Amino acid sequence: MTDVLTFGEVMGALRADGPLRLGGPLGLSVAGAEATVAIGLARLGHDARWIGVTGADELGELVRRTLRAERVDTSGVRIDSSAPTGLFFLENRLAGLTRVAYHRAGSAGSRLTADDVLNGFADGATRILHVTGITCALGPGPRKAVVEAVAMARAMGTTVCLDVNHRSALWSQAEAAACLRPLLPSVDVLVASDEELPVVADNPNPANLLGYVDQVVVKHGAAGATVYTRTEHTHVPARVVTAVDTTGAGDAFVAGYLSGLLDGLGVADRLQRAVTVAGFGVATVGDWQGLPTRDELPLLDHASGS
Ligand code: CKP
Ligand code: MG
Repeated sequence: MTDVLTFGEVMGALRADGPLRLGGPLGLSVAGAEATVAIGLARLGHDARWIGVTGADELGELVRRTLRAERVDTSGVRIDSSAPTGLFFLENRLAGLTRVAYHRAGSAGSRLTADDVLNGFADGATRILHVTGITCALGPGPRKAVVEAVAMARAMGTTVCLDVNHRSALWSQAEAAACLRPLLPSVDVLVASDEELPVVADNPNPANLLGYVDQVVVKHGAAGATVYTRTEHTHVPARVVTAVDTTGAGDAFVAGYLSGLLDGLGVADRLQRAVTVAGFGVATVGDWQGLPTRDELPLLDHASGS
């Protein structure tokens, strides 16, 4: 049994401490929104599977090696020797503010197909499917993979989580809306930031989306998050931490939320776990490197004195 199946693109991540245009040393790691969710879940003890395509290059080796080392199931990962693994740069411009530049057009990751993902489903039961708007924005193949995976999950009774994860560098809001809105009737858990809500709804009131989905999870950044269900609206504040790097915080949040869902926690408790895992993400450098194991979850209580 796989707890969470997810798929998308993982790229090499080159991080500069200051403005990129000044040159200087770069630190190499890997990152990709869906894989960060998988790593976050694996650290919390869940069985997470990530499917994607990497190049037959050293960066691809790094991607697969990193995910394996984090105990993420990579058995469905495909290697495409005709395209490179994607790459992106991160530059810390101001404390807590990171700018990102992609070099991912034509990457191996963007060659993901529906078959890559559906074969993963065929391997056994899956409790939750997690998809994001980023994968849809990579091109027609990945978009079809999302549409077909969501349909298959629906048919199999697998819970579907969609994180809007809008990337204006990859596609317009209108393109994202045209792709994501038709998926909503097949989505159980919808995750969006306040800024991303207009992608999926004309009316800014998230409760209106409950006609389609069971849970609308709205992230308010430093102001916390709110979950809307048909019976309750639950808000929790963000954890008080010194923000070092907010990139990946949304994915850390999703890992915590889905972990709570898998553990059968009530809305308030799973939201609390979501903001706690996000707090670790924000307080440490890197998208996934600082995410907590289950034993480490209480550490933030001591750190923030709450
Ligand atoms: O929404 P988040 O800040 O949690 O997502 C960050 C990730 O996958 C980052 O790792 C980058 O690789 C990406 O989103 C992306 O494709 O933008
Ligand atoms: Mg996000």
